[in-house]
Amino acid sequence: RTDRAHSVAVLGAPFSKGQKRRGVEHGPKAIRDAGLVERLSQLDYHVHDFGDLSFQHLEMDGHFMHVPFPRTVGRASQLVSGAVSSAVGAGHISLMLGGDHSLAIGSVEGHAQQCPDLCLVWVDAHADINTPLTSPSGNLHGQSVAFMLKELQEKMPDVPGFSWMKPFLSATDLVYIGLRDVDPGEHIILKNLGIQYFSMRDIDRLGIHRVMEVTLDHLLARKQRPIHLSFDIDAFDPCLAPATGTPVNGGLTYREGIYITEEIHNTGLLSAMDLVEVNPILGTSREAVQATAGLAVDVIASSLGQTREGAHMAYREIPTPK
Ligand code: EXY
Ligand code: MN
Ligand code: MN
Ligand code: MN
Repeated sequence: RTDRAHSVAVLGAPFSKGQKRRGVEHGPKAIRDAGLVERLSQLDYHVHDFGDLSFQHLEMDGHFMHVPFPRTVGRASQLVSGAVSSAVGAGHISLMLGGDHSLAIGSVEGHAQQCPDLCLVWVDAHADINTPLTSPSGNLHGQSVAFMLKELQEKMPDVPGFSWMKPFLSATDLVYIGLRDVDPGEHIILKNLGIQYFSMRDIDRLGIHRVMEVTLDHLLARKQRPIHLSFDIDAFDPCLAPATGTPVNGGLTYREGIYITEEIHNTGLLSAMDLVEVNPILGTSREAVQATAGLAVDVIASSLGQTREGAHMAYREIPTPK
């Protein structure tokens, strides 16, 4: 696509089998109830809400090693992939609302079907790059990126449910922001594949402005290309986003999170986005849930052009006294 999409396709993905806690399947409703569609229509976009995808529950889905629900997650990923591919193919910016982060496998894969040269910005407390053999929990939401990377192919077993796809992303096409809970196997993978990442420590050292400069330079300096933003709400500090399954202290401030998304928007290259891991039943109060879902809406609106310095209006639109 050469011209910038001016419409957004909202795809709800009420899915939770990439991890073991109940409730994250209610994320899309919580984010919509926080006023998503109204906020997006205030921006310069047509909003096409395609509603929620319906995921099948597979009866026969035994563990693969210690990985639960492999076929269910594989099938869900395939469904998401088709939906995202159609949305991007029809000229929309795809906005996938999770659900747990295993959904990004299908979302990024479907986006890549339309835009094979895409790059990926992964904002998360976690690297989600375990293989089934390094994963301490077995949970697939901690393994999404491992399914995507070409360079990890030899370390990946054949997981039932995933034969429909093959790795499609190069390690140089990915940047992480916000990491602070990385497993030993994941750390070795990041280092060995030379993946560019900015942990919370790096943000402390460099500041978010420099982090975004290096991120966009790393991904876009050679050529302009579509961006996939996969945003896990647990990247934020748990005091801002308490209603999530795997909170980790010491996360992004509100201003750091919004700065990241403003910079992504300013590239003009955002082509698909995921907002995942909002779990409304894990909030300790209604306020905690509303804060988390409201933050998700702020992140999405900012990614799509809401600015802190005010909306653009033509000078001639300012009323003249009679
Ligand atoms: N690294 C841990 C694991 O693989 O089990 C925790 C992963 C949590 C994943 C969250 C959604 O980003
Ligand atoms: Mn339209
Ligand atoms: Mn994640
Ligand atoms: Mn996470």
